[in-house]
Amino acid sequence: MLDTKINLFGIEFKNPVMNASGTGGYGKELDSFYPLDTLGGFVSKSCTFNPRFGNPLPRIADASLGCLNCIGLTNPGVKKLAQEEIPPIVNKYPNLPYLCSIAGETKEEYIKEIEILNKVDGIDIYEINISCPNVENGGMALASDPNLAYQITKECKKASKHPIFMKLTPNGVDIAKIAIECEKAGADGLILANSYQGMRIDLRTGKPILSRKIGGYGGPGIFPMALKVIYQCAKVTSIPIIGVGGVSSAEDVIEMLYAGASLVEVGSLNLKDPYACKKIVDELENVMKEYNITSLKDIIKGALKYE
Ligand code: RRO
Repeated sequence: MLDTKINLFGIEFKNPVMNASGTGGYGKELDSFYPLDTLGGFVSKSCTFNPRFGNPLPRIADASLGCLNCIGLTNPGVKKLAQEEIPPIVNKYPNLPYLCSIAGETKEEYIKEIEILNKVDGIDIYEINISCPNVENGGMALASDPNLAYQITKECKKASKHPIFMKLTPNGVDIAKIAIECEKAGADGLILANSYQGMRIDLRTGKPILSRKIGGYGGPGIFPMALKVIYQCAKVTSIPIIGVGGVSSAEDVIEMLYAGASLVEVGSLNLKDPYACKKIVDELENVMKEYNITSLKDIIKGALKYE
């Protein structure tokens, strides 16, 4: 019998595969392709207190081994999520862990969102996204300053009735230092990491393709970098890590667990193929057999013993 289950804080994930925030809407969107509880857990698109339209088009640019985005935190606002988006999906799948992602410009905004979401049944974990690369205010600036990251983590933890996982940026920071601050401030876990800043230029015009010129790069091209960040932070913290960045196969999921992740998210590939997570879940047991792995929880942080 192969064991794909992972348990965190008493929450059971039947496998470690989830979608990354922003690649599955609020649940019903991905559920229109395959039963959502095929996944180990579901992660919603980050929401803010007020609705946001996001950045002008174009918001997506192709890149070798992935794509760039500058969506700009498009979302209908936390009240609509709480009233209309989350209840139907958590009622349909009461045993599927629901990770609700929130973002904002100030710590007060995060707190106001948490206070509203605390009243919604069925949420299991908050993803506190302090690393969006595509907004003027807040966003990844919050995860670039160890002090700010500490303060936001501390306040969110105080306000939250669920475990909080801080989503950090890999851009221009000593991420291990930020991870340590988050753990010190009471974070229950880390999500490592957000997209890598990059750009593309249209050779016919010489103009940057994205409306915001610079965007976040995700996809298989960042997989080795994501692995390194997870490994580095797993060495210096002892809270669980959800790994994200360029995962495109069941082999990648297993590699990320060895590097230090307890759960793994698939991001950019969902934008190209909405069945990406399902295909990975379907392959997982075959790959476990191929590498003689009987229990996934036993390989988490496996690579760290070679220190
Ligand atoms: O919406 C976005 O532009 C976005 C977000 Br919130 C994020 O966290 N990461 C990303 O690559 N894009």
